[in-house]
Amino acid sequence: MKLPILICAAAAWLLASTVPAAPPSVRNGGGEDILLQGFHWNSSRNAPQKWYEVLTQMAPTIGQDGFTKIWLPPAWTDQSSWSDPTSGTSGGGEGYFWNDFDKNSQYGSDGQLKQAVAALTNAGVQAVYDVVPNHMNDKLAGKQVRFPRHLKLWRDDCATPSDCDQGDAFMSGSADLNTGNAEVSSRFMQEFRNLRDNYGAKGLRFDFVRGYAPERVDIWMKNFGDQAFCVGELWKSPNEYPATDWRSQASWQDALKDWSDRSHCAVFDFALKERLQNGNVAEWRHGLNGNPDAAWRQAAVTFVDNHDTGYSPGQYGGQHHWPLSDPMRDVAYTYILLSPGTPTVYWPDMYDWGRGDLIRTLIGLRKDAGIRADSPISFQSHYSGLVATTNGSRKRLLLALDSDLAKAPDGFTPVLLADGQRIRVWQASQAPSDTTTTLHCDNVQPNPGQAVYAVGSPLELGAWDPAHAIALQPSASNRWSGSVVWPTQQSVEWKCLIRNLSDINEVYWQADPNNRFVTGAANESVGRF
Ligand code: 7SA
Ligand code: CA
Repeated sequence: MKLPILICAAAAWLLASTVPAAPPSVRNGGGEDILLQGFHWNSSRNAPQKWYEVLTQMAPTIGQDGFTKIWLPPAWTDQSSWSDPTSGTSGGGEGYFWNDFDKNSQYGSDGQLKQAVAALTNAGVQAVYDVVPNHMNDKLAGKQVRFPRHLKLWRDDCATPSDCDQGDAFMSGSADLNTGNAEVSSRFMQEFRNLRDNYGAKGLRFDFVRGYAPERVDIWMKNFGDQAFCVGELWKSPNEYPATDWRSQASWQDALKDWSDRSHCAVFDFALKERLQNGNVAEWRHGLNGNPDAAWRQAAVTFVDNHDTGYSPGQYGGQHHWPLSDPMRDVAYTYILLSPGTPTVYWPDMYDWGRGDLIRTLIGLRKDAGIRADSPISFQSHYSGLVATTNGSRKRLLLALDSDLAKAPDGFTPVLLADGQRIRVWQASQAPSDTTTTLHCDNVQPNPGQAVYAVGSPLELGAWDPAHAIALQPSASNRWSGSVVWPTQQSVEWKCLIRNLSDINEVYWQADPNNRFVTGAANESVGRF
């Protein structure tokens, strides 16, 4: 009797399709997103058009340019205004000192917001709303309207304020809400669902996440949409943590990944930003997006600058707390758009300061290669500058940024040369999986001041350039060894080399013939002097 089998098969199918998918390890949108920061610091002062009108007009272009998501400014009305006599600047109304969930703001009216999001959605660009649950304007008498004082919903409603706050205070803390309070939490939960159901919100950007518990964000996201995109702004250097906090002794990456693990949200890659600002280009590999572990790379939302760190068109040039210098910007955009993590492009770079053509080309290369947030990346640190191969799901991209790598190995074709040759990109077919090979050089006794290297055809062995050969280590009597991780099925030719440690041009080559093997077919290869 067929029926029971049929029924149980159908039941199994039904069960499978109704059981909610397991929550993602990190809500990064699936790993194929390219974000546009859809505003800058002075967008709320845009005139004569309101900013939402600009977004409506630009929506088709934003879609055609290849962006899949747009980070919108805070939609809640902000009637604050402040002036800082020391810096001679003033501001307010940008949404970060909001006083109500009302969507009629300095960026435009409620209707104009809906129009802009509809146009963007039509253009295939999903809206990510910036939300600011840490604090709100405590200077307006009306603050009791949204969070009435008698309900004791504020940080300063506790004798010990930190008892009423699960994180840092914004400025003096008098504007901080007690986000751990069930009433406060549920009011935000209702508003996040309102943004989702009535304003097309497909994701959230959480502001000032140092100010409340990451676990709170996870609760809100379970309610907003367990699979939806979320990213936290954790901008806090190790020396801002109390000495008793493990993060005061940890790296920027460690603190970011800890926050992401507890919130299950992606996180802006301030570890990369710190290296962009303070490291040379070879150091950019130490961003969260360059971590050897895919679970770390996929949590990163990379950026070059944002409305706080960078300049903005208009009044005072914006905030520019931590701007990347102009000569490094094209190189930096090449890195974030052709490497793992989820890249974010800052509006003025795309649409005000003339980088649009380069960024469009880079977005095309990223999509063509199928680069994802968790794509593998391998760095060739024996070259100057930054040399890396990103393995996309369809193709491999080899980047050489401010590097002396001029000639790529066989199989790679040039696809981009820019910025006075400071940017070189080659493309190759998809890489087979990686394998590790140990190379040995036998019968070798270098003199003091000399060392033994391996040089050969693939990039990992310097593409036959002794200056980029890889150093081996003494491993047994008259034997020097080293191991290399590279794609399988690659035919490799190489030689042992003795090189003077202080004079790169003094080299002694192993005699012919070349050592030859195919990676993966053997796990070691031996050369002899
Ligand atoms: O210095 C830059 C970096 O240099 C590097 O060399 C360093 C880095 O560590 C170092 O290695 O980065 C440091 O400096 C950053 C910028 O200040 C810090 C970072 O932690 C620190 O390491 O980043 C913090 O500040 C950013 C602006 C925040 C970060 O989350 C935070 O970590 N960004 C987000 C948060 C906010 C606030 O929602 C927004 O701020 C950002 O756009 C958003 O992206 O009633 C309360 C009250 C009183 O307590 C005050 O006394 C009174 O003056 C109100 C009044 N405050 C006013 C402020 O004075 C005024 O500036 C407030 C009402 O309005 C303004 O505040 C602006 C804020 O200036 C602006 O950036 C706020 C509200 O309008 O909107 C924006
Ligand atoms: Ca707080």
